Amino acid sequence: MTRYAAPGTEGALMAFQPRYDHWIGGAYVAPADGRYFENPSPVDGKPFTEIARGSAEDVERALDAAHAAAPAWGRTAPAERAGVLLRIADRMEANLEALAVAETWDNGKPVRETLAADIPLAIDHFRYFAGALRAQEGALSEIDEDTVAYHFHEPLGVVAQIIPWNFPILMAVWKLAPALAAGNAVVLKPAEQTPASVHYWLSLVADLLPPGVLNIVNGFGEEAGKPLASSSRVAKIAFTGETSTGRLIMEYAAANLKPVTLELGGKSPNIFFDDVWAADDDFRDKALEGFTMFALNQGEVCTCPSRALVQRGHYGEFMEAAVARTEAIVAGHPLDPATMIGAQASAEQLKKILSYFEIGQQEGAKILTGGQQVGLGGDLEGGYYIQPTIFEGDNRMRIFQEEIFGPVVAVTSFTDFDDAIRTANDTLYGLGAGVWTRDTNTAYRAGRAIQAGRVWTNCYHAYPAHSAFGGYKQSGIGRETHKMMLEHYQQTKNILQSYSPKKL
Ligand code: TXE
Repeated sequence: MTRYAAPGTEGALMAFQPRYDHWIGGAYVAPADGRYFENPSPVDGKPFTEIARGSAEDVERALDAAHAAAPAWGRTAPAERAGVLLRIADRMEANLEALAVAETWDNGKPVRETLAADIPLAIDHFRYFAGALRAQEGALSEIDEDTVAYHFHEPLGVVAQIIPWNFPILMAVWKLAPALAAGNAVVLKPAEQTPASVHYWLSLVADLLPPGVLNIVNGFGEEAGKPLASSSRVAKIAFTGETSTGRLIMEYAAANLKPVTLELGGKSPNIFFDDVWAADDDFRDKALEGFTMFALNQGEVCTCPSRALVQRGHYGEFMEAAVARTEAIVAGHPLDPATMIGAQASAEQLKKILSYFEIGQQEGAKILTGGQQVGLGGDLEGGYYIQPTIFEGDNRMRIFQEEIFGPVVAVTSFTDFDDAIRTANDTLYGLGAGVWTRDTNTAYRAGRAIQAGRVWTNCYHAYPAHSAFGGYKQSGIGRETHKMMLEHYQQTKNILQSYSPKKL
């Protein structure tokens, strides 16, 4: 068993198991066909645990367990389910550092992020949905003096959840918290690139959930994800991942007429109006920090501000400062708390990003900084590191239109408000956007005009619970991180009751 601690600290914080099977019905179960795959850490490129390779048969077993558990779980009182969610949050809080290290090791992101963002946000998410459930009310309609329509929220039953690798624990929690709160049993498939941290999380909280309420089938998209999303035994599918995979999920779901919520790709514009440069130093500094958010989480965020639109009046000065600020981003060991940019999550992702460096240059875009893979040497030699990269070009280029999912921003300038909005909306996607200005009127009008589900104004990359998150256009369907997600995991029962003494 390998143990992990941050460099320079004494003693191990957490340990992964050498092997993770599927978690089905409250116990680990070996894969039906006996196959496993190796899980490397992006930190050093070396395998550190092996994972059961799920198949349709494993999915069926998990669905059996979920169906056995769903009726009793769905009948528990809201206070009881909320209590379970609160206890999960407490357990996570008590193990925050260990969870942060596990997430960093499995995904490659810096521990300063997992400590300050991923895990605290996940904890708060459970608490938020515990509260949202307690506060949820049904509705009563007076049809006439003697007739009443009652509306109850009922769980869907058994739901499928398929998650990506960029925020493995947080993405699991975004989906699990509302689904469990609503009284559903779940079969969850983690991403094949990052299954281990989710299992480490499970090891801390498994005893808090009745067996079968949460089941985890590991494995690859076609082999495990497809049978799960295609099953007529799931009442809903929640998915986060690539837009093209989202289309497949909808096709699978359509065959059984199942509802889906999808959180897909993005190409989010970050708009800097001229007055940012004229503003006081603090605001200007905050805006420059907002610019560098394209490198946060190594750019592996669906809302990565991967297009920056900078107004012409101060373009030169702004970009000079933005390049300097980007070059100050500290690369290093992801477990070192000083590190600001860690490793890309997988070798495939690294390859994809490097290919866009070529594509951008072939299209005539200019690299203002970055553009290289980074060799950190020593123990980290095999890891997947890349420089934060700024391209200057034109919004028609592929690097402005296609999701790269790396620490890469494509920058262009704009003349006026209308030009900014036109360019911002010239994309297939509509997930996030940033607007930077001191003029609240401009900020409001831009916020309303941009076709995106989330517009950050004078901030970026904040994901608090109780603020709806989801996509316009081809960025998805549904809104997470808000109580409205509870209803995506519920169905409405209407009882239309007559109290009239009269005959029909
Ligand atoms: O995504 P996939 P990948 C984007 C990002 C990235 C690209 C490819 O641009 O470079 O997608 O990443 C499961 N049936 N995003 O290939 O394939 C898969 O096993 C059922 C944006 O990893 O969409 C994993 O669990 N499931 C994004 C999950 O889907 C299938 C986050 C995501 O994998 C499946 C991640 C299938 N046929 C990548 N095929 C975001 N919006 O945040 C795959 N899966």
